[in-house]
Amino acid sequence: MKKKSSIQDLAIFNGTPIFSEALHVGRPNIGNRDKFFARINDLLDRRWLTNDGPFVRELEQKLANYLDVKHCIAICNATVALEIAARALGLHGEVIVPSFTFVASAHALQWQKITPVFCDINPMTHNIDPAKIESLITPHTTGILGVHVWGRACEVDALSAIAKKHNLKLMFDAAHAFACSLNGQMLGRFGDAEVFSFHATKFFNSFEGGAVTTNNDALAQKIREMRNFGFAGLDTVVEVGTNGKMSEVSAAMALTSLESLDEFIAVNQQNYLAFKRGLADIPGTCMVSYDEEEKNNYQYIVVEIDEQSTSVHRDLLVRILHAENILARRYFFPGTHQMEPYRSYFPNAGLVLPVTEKLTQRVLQLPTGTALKQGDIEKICELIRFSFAHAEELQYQIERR
Ligand code: T4K
Repeated sequence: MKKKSSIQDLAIFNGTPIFSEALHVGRPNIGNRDKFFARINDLLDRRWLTNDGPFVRELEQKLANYLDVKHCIAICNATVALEIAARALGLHGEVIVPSFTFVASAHALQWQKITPVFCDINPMTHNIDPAKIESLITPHTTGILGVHVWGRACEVDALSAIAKKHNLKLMFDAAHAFACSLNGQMLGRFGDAEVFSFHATKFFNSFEGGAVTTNNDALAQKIREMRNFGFAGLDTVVEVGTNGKMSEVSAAMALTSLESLDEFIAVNQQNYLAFKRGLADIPGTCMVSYDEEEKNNYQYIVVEIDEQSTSVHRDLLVRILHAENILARRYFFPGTHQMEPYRSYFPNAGLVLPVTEKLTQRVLQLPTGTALKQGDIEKICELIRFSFAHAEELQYQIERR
């Protein structure tokens, strides 16, 4: 990296980025290509391309074993998986969900005319705050949808107790949380059902894909039927269903990813530790950290920037990083309640979401994964440190432009 010794050396001023090729958040990890291509040959030879094929079945079995859960039903993506699981659980009316999540969590409900009722989060965990749930329960509430944000588990015991007390269903959006644990048990076995995403941007991917996991036999059966138009036999349709099937190509990719899972996690962990070292002690910043007692996928390098104690606002830092070709993201900005249709439906939702409102202004996600090259993280950290060291000067220059 050409040393940035004055702020005029920043690409935001002189147009010359540190990285000639963009570094993306969510760059996919790719497993062994030969094994993947061999699987593609197999499925072509078999002429079995989708509809509960052998790769899908193998994947479901392997994932259920890995997660130590009775049933794993592979689905075409996590959004459809959330929709199917919510429907199979009989959710209707209102469901309590955090706003600090990807918009798909709420959309999966709204798509079925279920009203998402947004709940605030715990500022330490970024997950739904159990203490704020009960005041949101009404006679129309039928469920709670927790999200294990950044792969860090929700307070499952507290949520289960509330669900039990009020006779509500409890579901988890575990899109971020494949290969993560709570008290040593893999996520995937909690609540009535959990939903994973294997989208390309997730550390373990099947191009597009997802799964519902559950220990409930009847629910699993229902989800399998709903995934396949409601078919319960060759000519028998027992209820309304959709097309939520995973293709064999996706399952082939997932099986190949699974073989490299340990490597992906190890690389993510090394990256996470390198970012921790590189960003340590920058006043006004703090990195989301993972509990080393648990299993983690270390996929999310999330920095919180406290606008009170530094003059580098998160959005200015994003501009600086983007100019240098480091395509940091503001997940989850501006919060689901600020997106349509929720913004119009609930214009005052922000009043009861103070922690969410604050966090969406502060978070920043940095690139990680196997696509990063040696030295990239050090360059990113050096740039961030440099930006903070020259905060006031930078602010002054930007305002003058
Ligand atoms: N619940 C939660 C908590 C979630 O985070 C998500 C998905 C879901 C539910 C729903 O899961 P799925 O139905 O998708 O299975 C991306 C992903 O599309 C989405 O899956 C993910 N969360 C979300 C957090 O991120 P966008 O709109 O931000 O994607 P996009 O196109 O801007 O790409 C993100 C970054 O990844 C870019 O920097 C480019 C890079 N990228 C992306 C793809 C697809 C690549 O480098 N290669 C690629 O192939 O939503």
